[in-house]
Amino acid sequence: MPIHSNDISLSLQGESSEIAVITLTRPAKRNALNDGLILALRDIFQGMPSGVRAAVIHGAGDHFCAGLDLSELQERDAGQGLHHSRMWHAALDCVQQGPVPVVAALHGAVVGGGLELASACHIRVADTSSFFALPEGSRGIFVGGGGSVRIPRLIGAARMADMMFTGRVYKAEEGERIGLAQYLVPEGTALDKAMELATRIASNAPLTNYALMHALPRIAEQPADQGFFTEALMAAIVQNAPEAKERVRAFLEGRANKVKRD
Ligand code: 1HE
Repeated sequence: MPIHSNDISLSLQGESSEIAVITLTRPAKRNALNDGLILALRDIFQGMPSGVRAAVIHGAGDHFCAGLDLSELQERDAGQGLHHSRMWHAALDCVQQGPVPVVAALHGAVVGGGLELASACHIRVADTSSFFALPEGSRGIFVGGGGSVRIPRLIGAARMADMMFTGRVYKAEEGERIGLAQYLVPEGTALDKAMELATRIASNAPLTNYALMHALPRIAEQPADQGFFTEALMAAIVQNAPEAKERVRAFLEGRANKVKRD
């Protein structure tokens, strides 16, 4: 698949090329997200090769991502600003609502639009060098990449408002504690851990992963009565797949792994 930006790359890894590894390759600018990069990210997820079962996204150099490329932040009028933000929404929607679960491997700066990108992923692994911030407040702007929708769902609106009001920076350990990341790992190991998780995710039944990506977030937003009903519909569809029947049979016949304590 042709990628129309030198600032991002895609490589297929894993035993059957089932893991897409997406790398932000603009370390000299701390992987700041220019428009070309955002559009190329969208294109990668829209054109994901069909054998891919999970994706990992990470940043080259010392930082995951410094957010919006501030050098492109020209004098936009209101209409242009609206469309620019909607362009980010469309691209990050392709990450979150795309074909496969995405694991973000985080290190160094995860700030502004970088945190918005990370929050569009399904799992975040932070190494101990990671730090999280929303400097938009001090730059005189607002989040525009879906952050005000996704970040409060991770940490609550009060914590997000504090980050923007005061410039508060969460270090990796605190970030994991409040829910910005689900995994905290030693410095330099986030990508390895993300690959391990992606490999495990890729071995799930695709329909289960689909339900986790597309049904679970919707159910979580529904009133309980509707949520129970949607859950029942999704459960019926997922368990009906031949693969589900075979996996259950394998366990009952002693051919599948048990759940282990560690
Ligand atoms: C950049 C950017 C950028 C670095 N846009 N060029 N984001 C921010 O407000 C974060 C701004 N960046 C920083 O605070 C720091 O750069 C970092 C903490 C991320 C990294 O610090 P450091 O010391 O490793 O790097 P540096 O020396 O600050 O930057 C290296 C180069 O990258 C330098 O360019 P150079 O030509 O002088 O070498 C920087 O100018 C450049 N650079 N970050 C453009 N963000 C959809 S709305 C989203 C809204 C936002 O994301 S707002 C938050 C923007």
